[in-house]
Amino acid sequence: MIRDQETMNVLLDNVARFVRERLVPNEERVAETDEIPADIVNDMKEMGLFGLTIPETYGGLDLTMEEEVLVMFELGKTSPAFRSIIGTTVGIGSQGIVIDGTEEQKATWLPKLATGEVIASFALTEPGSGSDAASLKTRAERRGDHYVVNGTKRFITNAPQAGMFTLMARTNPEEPRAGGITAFIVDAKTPGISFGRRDRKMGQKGAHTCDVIFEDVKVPAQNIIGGKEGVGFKTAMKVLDKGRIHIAAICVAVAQRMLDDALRYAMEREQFGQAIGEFQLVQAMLADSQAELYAARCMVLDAARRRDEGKNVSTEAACAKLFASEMCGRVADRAVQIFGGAGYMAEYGIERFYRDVRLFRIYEGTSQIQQIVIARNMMREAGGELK
Ligand code: COS
Repeated sequence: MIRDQETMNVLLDNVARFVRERLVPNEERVAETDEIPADIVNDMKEMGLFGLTIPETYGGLDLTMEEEVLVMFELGKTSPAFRSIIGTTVGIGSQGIVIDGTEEQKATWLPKLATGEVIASFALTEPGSGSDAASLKTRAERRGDHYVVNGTKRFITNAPQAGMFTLMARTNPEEPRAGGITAFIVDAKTPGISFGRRDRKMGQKGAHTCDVIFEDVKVPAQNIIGGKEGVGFKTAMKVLDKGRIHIAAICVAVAQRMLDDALRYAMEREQFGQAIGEFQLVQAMLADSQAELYAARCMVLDAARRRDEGKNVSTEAACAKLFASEMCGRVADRAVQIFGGAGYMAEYGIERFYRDVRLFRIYEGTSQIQQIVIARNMMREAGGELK
C-alpha cells in the first residue's frame, strides 16, 4: 500500500540520489577499510533512514511494507553493507517491539531507534542453534523483579555498534522447544555483556558481526517484549516473516545493480570485432537475468502488499526470500561471466558483489529453511481443508 504517491516519489528520488552520489563512490573504500564512514552514517540519520519502519508517533516514517520494499529497491543498488548498518534497526532488531511490544516499551525505545541514536540488534542465533532456532540454550532465570541471563549469541549483526538487543532466551528449561522461549529488550550497556572479536567474513565488509556473551546479566522483568513469557519464539518468527520480505527486496536491488553493470560492460567490451552484447550467448545470460529479476520483483511486491492487507504472509515471505536470494546468486554468477577475466579482478567490483550476495541465501533463514516453511504451510493448509 502506498499512502501518498507524491511523498513516496520524493523519498525514492532522495534515496536514489544518495545511493548514486554518496554510497556508490564509497564502495571500494568501505570494502578496504571494513568501516562505513561516520559522515555517511550521519547523513543516513539526517535522511531518516533509521526510522523508516518506526511508527510516526515515535518519530519514524512508518512506511508500509510496500513502501519499505520500494525504498529497498533503491537503497540496495550498492554494497549491501550500507543497508546493513540501518537494516537491523529498521528490521529484525526493532520490529519485535513494534509488533508485540507494550506501549511503555515502544515509548522508551522507538524514538531513540528512529533517529539512529540507538542501533538495534537481533540476538537469536547461538553456537549450537542456527536453523533450529527453537533449540536455543541461552537461559533467562527469574529472580524477583528481574531475570538473570547467561549464554552466548553468535554472528550477531551490528552487535559491536548496538545500543539494544532483542534477545531470545529460554525462561522455562522444562520446555526445550519454542514454548520455553521469551523475547527481551536488553540495554547493551548492562553489566555482564561482552563481545567476541569481530568475525572475518567472505564479503559484506563494513557490516560487522560478532559473538555476544551474557554472563549474569540482570534484565528487568518489565523488559519482556509484550510482557508475556513463552511467546518469544513467535515474536521472532513474526519479525523474520517481515525481515524476509525486506531481504528479498535487497536481493532484487543488488541483482539489478549487477545486471546494469553487466549490460553496460556487454555493450562496451568488444571481441571478435563487435560488442560482446551482440553475441547471442551473452544475450541469453542478460535475458535470463532480466526475466528472473522481474519475477522476483513481482513476488516481493505481492508479498509486501499482502502483508499490508493484514494477511499471514509466512509462505509468501519465504517464497520471495527463497526465489530472490537464489536469483541474486545466479545473476551474480552470470555478471562475473559476462565480465570474463575482468569479473575475477577486484578493481571491476563485480567479484565483490559476487561474494557479498552469497550471504542472502543463508541469513534470516537459509534457502532450505524457506523450503521447509513453504512446504509445511502447504501441508498444514491442505490438511485443514481435507478435514
Ligand atoms: N508467525 C507466528 N508464529 C509462528 C510462525 C510465524 N511465522 N512460525 C512458527 N510459529 C509458531 C508456531 O505456530 C508454533 O506455535 P504453536 O506451538 O503454538 O503452534 C511455534 O511458533 C513453533 O513453530 P514450529 O513448530 O514450526 O517450530 P520448529 O522448531 O519446528 O521450526 C523453523 C521453525 C524451522 C521455521 C524456525 O526455527 C526457523 O525459521 N529457523 C530459521 C531461523 C532463522 O531464520 N535464523 C536466522 C537468524 S536471524 S539472521
